[in-house]
Amino acid sequence: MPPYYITTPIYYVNDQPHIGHIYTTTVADIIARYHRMTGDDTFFLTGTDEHAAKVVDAAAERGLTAQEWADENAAAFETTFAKLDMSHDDFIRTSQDRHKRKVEQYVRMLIDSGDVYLGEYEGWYDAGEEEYVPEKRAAEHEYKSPISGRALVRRSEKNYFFRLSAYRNELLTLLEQGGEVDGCTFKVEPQARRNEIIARIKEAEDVPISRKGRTDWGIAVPGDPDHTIYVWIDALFNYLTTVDTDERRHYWQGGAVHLIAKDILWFHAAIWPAVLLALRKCAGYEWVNLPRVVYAHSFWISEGQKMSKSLGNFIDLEKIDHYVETFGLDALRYFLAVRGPMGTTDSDFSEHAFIETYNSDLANTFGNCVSRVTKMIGKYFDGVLPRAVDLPWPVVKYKTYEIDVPDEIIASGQAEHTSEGVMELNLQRLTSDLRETSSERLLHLQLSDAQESAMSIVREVDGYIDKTQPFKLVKDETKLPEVGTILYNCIEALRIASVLLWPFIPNACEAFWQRMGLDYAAQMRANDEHDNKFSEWTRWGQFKPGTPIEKGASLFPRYQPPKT
Ligand code: ME8
Repeated sequence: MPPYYITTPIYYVNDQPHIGHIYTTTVADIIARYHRMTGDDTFFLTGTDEHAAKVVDAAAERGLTAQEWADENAAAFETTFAKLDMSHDDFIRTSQDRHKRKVEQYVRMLIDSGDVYLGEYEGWYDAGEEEYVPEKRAAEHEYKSPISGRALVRRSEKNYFFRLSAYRNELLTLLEQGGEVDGCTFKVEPQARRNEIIARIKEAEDVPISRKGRTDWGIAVPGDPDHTIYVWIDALFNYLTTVDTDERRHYWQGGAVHLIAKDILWFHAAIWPAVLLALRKCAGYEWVNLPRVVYAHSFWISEGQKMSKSLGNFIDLEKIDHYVETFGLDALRYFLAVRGPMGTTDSDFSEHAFIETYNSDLANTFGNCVSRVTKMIGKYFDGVLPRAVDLPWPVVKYKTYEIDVPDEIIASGQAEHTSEGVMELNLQRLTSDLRETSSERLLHLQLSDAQESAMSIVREVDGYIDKTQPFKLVKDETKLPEVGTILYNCIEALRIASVLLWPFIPNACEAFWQRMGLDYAAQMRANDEHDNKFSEWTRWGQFKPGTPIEKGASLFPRYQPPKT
């Protein structure tokens, strides 16, 4: 049971949760659920980033203390994630003592080792983002904030600096050559983001990690309370502070998977690994490893435009509630996973796309196929799962996949060459191939492709029914064993598809399992031994003939938009 540690960014408490936060957390949740099912000892972390100076201002405007304001908004994130059934193992808040104490300790260690030093900094400051913008980037953006477009201010101050320049070459070697350097592997994905970060690291200078000024909000530089640790460094440390305990340290050693969006790539793919390399040199922290992957996805836009409060097209909590109430939580998760901006292209969150995805995949494919098969078992076999017998496989003209059909399958007559390629109708073999592809893709964070392979099993079942026509065969009583075999194969393929789809649409899959008399949900909860349930459950032939099969209501009723 190797450890698997996955994180989301910790979100600013100044904003209410919106679709962007929910997206990254859902992606992490899907991947965490998959790893738990495969038996990996999984730890999934999310939380809130609280020490930004703007929290103090926003609180003051409301007559609250910063802590009160942060408490209120952190609670909004926690409640939202609970409502959306996120399976995180911890929720870290940077205002918690467990975090602050460790950050002080790390910064002290880095001051002692010489990687953090006091210097003078002059540069272009982006007040909204609380960060300095390097000269070249500032010039490119006409000395306006690359994020908000507001004018940058020239500022000079005495700061503590992190010696990023000392780690430039090591980072470049790791990123350009890949593989292992001094026990650390480290990847930035997708490829285009890796190239972008390599170019930026080549010009990397030392970075200020404190701002001058005593504050009650934030963490003071140890030994120098006139400086406050810059909110960015404070926040990045959350990934380590949460697991730097005797019980959890092993998660870190497996190499964290940091999921983020492209807006915060620089901090995660340059500064953070360099800080970790620096910590590794400190006594007692030699175990600190680099993340195994920093994955920076792209952005959701809304109805074709950048989301903005002024345009009123923000997918906020109210809209999210509406989608969940109308279509169900699984539908939201599914849409985010299938149409989301993993990769380097932004995705459009539109109602039209949502309904289209829901109807075509969930209602017409998964929901419909489950109804179709269980209905036939109900009608022809009194709701009791029939037995599969050995049958000569019918050879039919059938849809192809990009998979090799082994010679023996063709020789056995279960497939044949046609003008459209190799056609086959061996549901067992197709299911097992698609299962391999789906899990391989999920391991590589290719969510929508993984789901597509899983959903292809369901499409295969539909195609298999269309071609074998059990509803016609059943009219001839001597064909009943054949009909039973066809339906057994269908339900078995659907069972395996449901295991693959569970991380995406857990509620529907659990409802399906319940109707089929399968106690997978309970087994998963009780899996303290971290057994690989996934490989056990995705093996063909587990359904016991004689099992009562319940039909039940449609898992995903087709959505008809109200007429206006
Ligand atoms: O940056 N599309 O917090 P934040 C997709 N506190 N994802 C989006 C998105 C969109 N339109 N908008 C936001 C911070 N996100 C820091 C992070 S981590 C040590 C500190 C998601 O509240 C995405 O994951 O601004 C992005 O990286 C994150 O929210 C930014 O959240």
